[in-house]
Amino acid sequence: MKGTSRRRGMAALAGIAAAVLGAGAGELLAALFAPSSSPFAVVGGALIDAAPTWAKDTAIAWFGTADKAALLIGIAIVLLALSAAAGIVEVHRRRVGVVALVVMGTAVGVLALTRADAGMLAWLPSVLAGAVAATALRMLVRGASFAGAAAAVAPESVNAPRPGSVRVGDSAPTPGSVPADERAAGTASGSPSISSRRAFLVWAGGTALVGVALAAAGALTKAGSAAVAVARDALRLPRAASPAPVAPSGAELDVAGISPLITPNRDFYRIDTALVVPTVDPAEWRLRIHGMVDHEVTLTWDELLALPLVERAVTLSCVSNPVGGDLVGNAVWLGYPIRELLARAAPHSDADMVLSTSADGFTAGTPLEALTDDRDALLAIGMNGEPLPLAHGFPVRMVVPGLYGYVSATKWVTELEVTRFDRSRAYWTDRGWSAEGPIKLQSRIDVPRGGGGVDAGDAVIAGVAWQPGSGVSGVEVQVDDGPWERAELASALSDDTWVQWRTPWRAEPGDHRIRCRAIAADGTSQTDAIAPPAPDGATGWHTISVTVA
Ligand SMILES: Nc1nc2c(c(=O)[nH]1)N[C@H]1C(S)=C(S)[C@@H](COP(=O)(O)O)O[C@H]1N2
Ligand SMILES: [Mo]
Repeated sequence: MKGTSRRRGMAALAGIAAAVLGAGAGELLAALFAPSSSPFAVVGGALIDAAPTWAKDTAIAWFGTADKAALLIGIAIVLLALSAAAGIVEVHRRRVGVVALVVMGTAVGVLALTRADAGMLAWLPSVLAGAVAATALRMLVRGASFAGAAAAVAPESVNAPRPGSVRVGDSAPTPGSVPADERAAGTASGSPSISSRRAFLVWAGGTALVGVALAAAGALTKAGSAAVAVARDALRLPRAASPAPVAPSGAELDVAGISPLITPNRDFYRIDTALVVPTVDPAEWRLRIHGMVDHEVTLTWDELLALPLVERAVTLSCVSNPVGGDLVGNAVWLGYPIRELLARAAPHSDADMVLSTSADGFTAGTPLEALTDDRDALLAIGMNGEPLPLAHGFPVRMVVPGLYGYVSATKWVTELEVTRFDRSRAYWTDRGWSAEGPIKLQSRIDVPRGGGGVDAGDAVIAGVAWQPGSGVSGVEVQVDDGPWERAELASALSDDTWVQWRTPWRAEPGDHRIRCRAIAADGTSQTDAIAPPAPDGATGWHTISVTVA
């Protein structure tokens, strides 16, 4: 029967369109967060691993170097066939096709977790793909007003008349209602009416197109970051003309669980507004210094590398770091003093701010003074002996000792505009954060962990304290309502870095409250006044509770 085969074709199309949308969503999510968890890569990788040698040999014999492309195309064909079947089943047995798609996504998600390079969230892109496909299938089938299992009344999304459009076979449509003739056609002949069929094709086609667009966006993202990652891997950083100070003996305390003096790159907190990590090719990178200057300056990557670079250990903190939080880290940065570049540009005497812009449009407003005084604000290219990691600003970022990141540490920086605070606003100052952001004196207890248990007897309380720019002269610790005791302070790497501290503690059974406060270089004590991060940084004493057993 003609109506039946047509209905079946539409159902298959609904399944295919839904699967393309789901797959596209899964591929994009994977490309953004974990390329190896791409549903296609997972299935393809598993098949390659599971295939017997003869199958691999045959594939190579048949397809040569296109064997991987052939495999992916094969997977796509199987996927489309399965989802076409899911579409047909869905029309006859409501929910069964939808559930099949969810099961397919979940199965690939489970498979993703078994892959060697799987992260904890490796299942997510596949499960999302299944869920999106299932939702899309449900909506398409419902919208098409198939007879039988599907609802006879179509939802507005597909059949509601749009202003100014007159539908075939539809004399006087009322918004949101399905014309009687159409409903009759749907139920009587068992095949959707012409107008809804046309709308269905538009919806199904649109759904598939969106899926293709998502997948294409994912592919572009991956290709861009792969190329820049290759460029980064090939880099050899120049030696620093002025190396970082060697850590004095006693800068690193021997306490299990304390923050290391230098935060490894992989553990360094990451904060930015970039959904996709910007990919900037060093060969194409330029820094333009302009605005209120006598001379515009443009700097290329090769020119920057040829300058005498300095290495400085600097603790960077996010203004959003709550008291006791971990949005703070200490790294050795390799770069060129921004002071020297600004000197070339010769800022006007009435300028007081530098608005830095990143490749992705983020901006920070830094006091000109902080970039020209002797604190070694850096245009950095290296982090702990490596080129900057992509997520930390490759190829070039700013690092300014003493200032929160949002007013100073522009990653992927491409532009410095010399201007005035009363003329320019930056990304976060536009959103209510303070225009100036000096890092506040802070200290944190790393050991013992708050909320945890401690064995009775000899224990240690330890952590870090910082006020980059001026340094820390001491830390005091209080247990319960006891006296504030001076902790042992490790040697400082520099005034721009955090300092470790510790104090012995005779832990008696029971619940205890421990708190700490730092003492600034000038002797003032860290305030106990509690302030939230907004608008210019949190204050208060880090306080933890522990139970001694
Ligand atoms: N391009 C760009 N640079 C940026 C940001 C951003 O959103 N975009 N965030 C800033 C903020 S708020 C902080 S705290 C630091 C964090 O640097 P990190 O991610 O290397 O730790 O980067 C700063 N530089
Ligand atoms: Mo930040």
